[in-house]
Amino acid sequence: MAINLTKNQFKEDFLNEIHAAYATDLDGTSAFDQFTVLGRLINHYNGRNYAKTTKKYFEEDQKEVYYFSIEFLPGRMLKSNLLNLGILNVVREGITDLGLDFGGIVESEPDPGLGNGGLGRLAACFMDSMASIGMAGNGNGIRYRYGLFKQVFINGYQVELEDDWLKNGNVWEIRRENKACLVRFGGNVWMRPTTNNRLEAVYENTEDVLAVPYDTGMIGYQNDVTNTLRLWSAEVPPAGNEKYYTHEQRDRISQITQVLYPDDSSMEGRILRLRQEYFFSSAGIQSIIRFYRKNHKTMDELPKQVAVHINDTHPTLVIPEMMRILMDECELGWDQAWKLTTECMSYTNHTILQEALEKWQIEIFKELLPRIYQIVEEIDRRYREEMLPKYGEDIVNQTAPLGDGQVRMAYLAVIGSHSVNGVAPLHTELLEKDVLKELFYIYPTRFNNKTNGITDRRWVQISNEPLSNLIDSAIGKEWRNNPKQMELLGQYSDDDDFLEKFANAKKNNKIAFAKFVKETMDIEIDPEAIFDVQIKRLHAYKRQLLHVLEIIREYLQIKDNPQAPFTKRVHIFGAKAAPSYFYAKEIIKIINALAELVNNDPEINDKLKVVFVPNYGVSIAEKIIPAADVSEQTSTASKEASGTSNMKLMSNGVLLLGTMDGANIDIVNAAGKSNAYTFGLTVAQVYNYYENHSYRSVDFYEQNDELKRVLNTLIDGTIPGIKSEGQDVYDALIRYNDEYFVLADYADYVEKQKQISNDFLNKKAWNKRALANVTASGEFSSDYTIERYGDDIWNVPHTKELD
Ligand code: CR1
Repeated sequence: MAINLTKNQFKEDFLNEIHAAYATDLDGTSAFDQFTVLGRLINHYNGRNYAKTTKKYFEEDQKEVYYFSIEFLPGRMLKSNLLNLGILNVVREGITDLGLDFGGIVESEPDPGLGNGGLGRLAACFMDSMASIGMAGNGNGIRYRYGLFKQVFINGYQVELEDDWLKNGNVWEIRRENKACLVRFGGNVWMRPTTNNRLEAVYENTEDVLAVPYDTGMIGYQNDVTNTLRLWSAEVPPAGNEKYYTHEQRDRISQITQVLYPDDSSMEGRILRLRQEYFFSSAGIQSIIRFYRKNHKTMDELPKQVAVHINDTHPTLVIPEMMRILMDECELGWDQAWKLTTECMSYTNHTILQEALEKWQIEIFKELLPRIYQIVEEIDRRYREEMLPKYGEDIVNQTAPLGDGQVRMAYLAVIGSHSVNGVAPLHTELLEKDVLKELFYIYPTRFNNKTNGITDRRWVQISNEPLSNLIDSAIGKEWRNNPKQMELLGQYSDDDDFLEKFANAKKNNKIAFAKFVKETMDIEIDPEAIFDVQIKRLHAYKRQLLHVLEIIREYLQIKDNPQAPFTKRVHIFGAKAAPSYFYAKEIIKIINALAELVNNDPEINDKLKVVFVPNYGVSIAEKIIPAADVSEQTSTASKEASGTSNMKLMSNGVLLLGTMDGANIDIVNAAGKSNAYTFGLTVAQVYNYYENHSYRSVDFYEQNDELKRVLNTLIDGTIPGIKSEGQDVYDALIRYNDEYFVLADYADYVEKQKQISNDFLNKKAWNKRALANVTASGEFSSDYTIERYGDDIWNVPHTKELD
């Protein structure tokens, strides 16, 4: 139900709250103050519902999901909370009546950068969906004092500034110090026999850290449900007798939740990362068990009440941590503890890239987490004992939790869970056939697919109001509850009048984005041009390089023949590179150098523009996506587990230009092949190259004069300002044989880009195809994804009926 609130009531409440919070009249407040006051009001309006939801779950003894993730990227919450409470319009009108700037207030909210990319954003979409379909679902993660770095470009280079997102406080969070718990690191542990014939763990010289939870309400879509995202902060435990903490010790402790590890692939800060992982895994499991015990005398019902989800390997230590608590604190024996634990646990794998499959050196692990290590050793011992006779030494050595002097987190996660899923059909297939094939052989029934999804509430309803209003007027509002209803738009696919309005909505979004680009970057872009968008982390496998080569090709084409017709293009990028990922940063520099060249060459005459929007994140995505025409999804086939920007762009009527990889495949199938552009090697061809070692990038270079010319611009001074960067990329592609097959896919990719330039000129046909994408996008709503997790993995019900 939407909250019952009139505009006048709201205005009165708002002015009262301004006084209460700031002891001044409206004119003495900043946009941020006004935002804070709106936040406080929302908390007032929703507080009772929030309390009611929590109480209901408890009293009805509902099974609850706990989604453990080291990243959450919720984005700004003001508008989404207003939307979900059903008071967005009332509040916006009230604020405008008061002479305030609603847009400015929205923009003053810091965007919590508590994640790197798709994995963290997926977790946030899932939180929104769990609340919105009425599923008892909690998030469990880390309250990083600083978010992912703020990206600025200086002289075209990425520079990382700190993201001090909490400096003005956070109106959405509730600190619950009374729910804090202790997490132990280091020291020694030994097992002491007790009088009742058990072994008891005795800890000495441990470093104890206080984990304090901060809860944020996750408000469901107009259904009176508010779930909890619980983020843990590391603090120094209260000083007591004989407890004294030096500065150094205090620093070490607060460091644990100081900053998000700004990387999802490299080797840095490893020990700190492990501390972070155990910290939030342990605190979360402790609080789950404490809560469970309020209502239950024995532990037997645990899997009936609790589903713990391991989002990628980072929270895998929930497995040994639950074992520890069940055995050491609840006094269960191994077998029973193991049964309960595995029945509670499920795991999602998000990547097949080897470097992202976490492994910890045993020496480090053991020293930091001695009791947890003992338990992992025992899991390993029992696994080997059970599997050796059935599967033989090779397979067992390859798959055991301990091997090569390391703790292998993905294997531990599979062995300790009842379900393992990939995030798109192709990805799941590759897990089964390749990355985890031995474990699939041992546990075939554990593996399943759950294709990712996105929440249309944020990615259409909030960020694309022109389109949303148009959809309402055509098919009514039910699609807002049930995104598959967007199918009904199919009836308009030949309706000229509707297509015109549809095109207008896009045009307005492009104008708004052009204004933003002008204001923030001082670049003039033409809303009539093709907005060709690539927004995602910068990584070699995602192949932003293909897009770079296309821009160079277009540049040369215009230079060769300035008078020839050319379909105007704006190439739009958003991407952060991991600070230690040198190659990715070189590509950023090259894109910026190209932008400098192309945007300022009078001969190019505005036919071509390159816009690299700095500090890409949720809020920037909300501006770019509604304005896009082309969605670049160019990963090497097999490498992108799913992708989710592809889905967001699809719902906004953007045509995909992509490889047959990840969820691109499913998007193309849903939208229809003729409504997308696909290119490049198939997975089979890629694997074939691997198996036969037959790829020679230099052959592609030698056999394609255009490609040769394009690549040479990287090193011949055509692009001013790049020296080592151009050379390094050139070398990677030619001398070092192009690890991601950029050159193999170049010709086909360029061919499709040329088609796009042609097809775009036929406005009506283009709009029709764009609409076909919106029409078919409903199935990629995370509401359905979450429903499938609930039904197949967690066995947790939800209240809302979905199509
Ligand atoms: C994958 O690369 C996927 C998201 C969410 C990423 C991307 O294809 O859409 O996960 N994986 O499932 C990742 O971040 C560390 O791994």
